[in-house]
Amino acid sequence: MNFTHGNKVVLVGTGAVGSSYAYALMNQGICDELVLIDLNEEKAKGDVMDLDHGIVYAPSAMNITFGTYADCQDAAIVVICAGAAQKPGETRLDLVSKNVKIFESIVGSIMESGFNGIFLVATNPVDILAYATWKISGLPKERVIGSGTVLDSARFRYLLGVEFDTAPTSVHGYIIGEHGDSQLPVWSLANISGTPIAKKLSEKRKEEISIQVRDAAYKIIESKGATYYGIAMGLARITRAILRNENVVLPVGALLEGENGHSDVYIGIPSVINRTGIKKVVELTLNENEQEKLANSVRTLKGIQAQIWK
Ligand code: 6V0
Repeated sequence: MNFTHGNKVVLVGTGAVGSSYAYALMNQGICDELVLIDLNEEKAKGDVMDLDHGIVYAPSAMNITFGTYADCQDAAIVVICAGAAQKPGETRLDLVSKNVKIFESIVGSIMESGFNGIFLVATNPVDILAYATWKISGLPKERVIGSGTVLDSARFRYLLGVEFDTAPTSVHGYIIGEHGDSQLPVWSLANISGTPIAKKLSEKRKEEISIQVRDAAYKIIESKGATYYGIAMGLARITRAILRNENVVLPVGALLEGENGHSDVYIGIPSVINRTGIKKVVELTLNENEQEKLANSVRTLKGIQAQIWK
């Protein structure tokens, strides 16, 4: 491996998502060193102090500091949660041009530090911003990871767990496609201990669950203004998979290069994650209906890409 070793994580953007992620990292003892960066320096400094006061009760030691982009130079992972958040009634895609501009500046500064690690992107619209990070950074595709449908898949597994009174960890299923309205549940592959779930649910119930997953963010934003704990746990899970070289399959945002017939798009898809980043995108066996829906999701994202990268 010819990239940065060690387990230093730099977090850019310590808002609701970023600070929840930092808290999750600390609670799970995932890394030894965490550096926080935010445009709002006072906020980041306050988070450093607050988190430092929890270290004594954490499972392992962790050095948490306030930093600058120069700190990315020897980071193993830079996680980006910075940017404008989704407002009530606003779709994730509305945010696009605002956040691409912010990313040109952030990713440019990170690369100037000499960073040679792995990017993990959570800012929305995450598929477009992962693609932007890959383009701007010039890093190989396996070292730019979007959070993709990691959260949507967790919502799906949670709901199916409730439906079948089974722990969500024992429910296997994926939401793939855009982290947004055109996403799709892969019903044909959803299972509990290898037993397919799809035939046990009516078409109506499946549709209700799909909608509940798709619209969960809107509901939570209406209730409390933002969603952050779920995505923070998903980001911590991806971070652990990278730093511990787990080779675990997680639904992340990956660049497709021919998988399932699509290319040149970052999209949520199960992928093998290890210390090299995205080791491999898992090629799913989809039924015709799912293939059509995935193609529609790709079209949606490519339509936006075409507007930005003319
Ligand atoms: P927030 O609480 O407003 O935090 C954003 C942070 O970014 C703030 O602290 C800002 O100061 C900081 N920031 C803005 N511009 C810059 C900059 N140029 N450089 C450094 N820092 C900057 O938002 P929140 O934390 O709620 O959400 C962050 C992002 O995550 C948004 O784009 C959300 O839409 C997105 N989410 C993504 C999810 C996913 O599944 N991928 C899930 C939930 C939210």
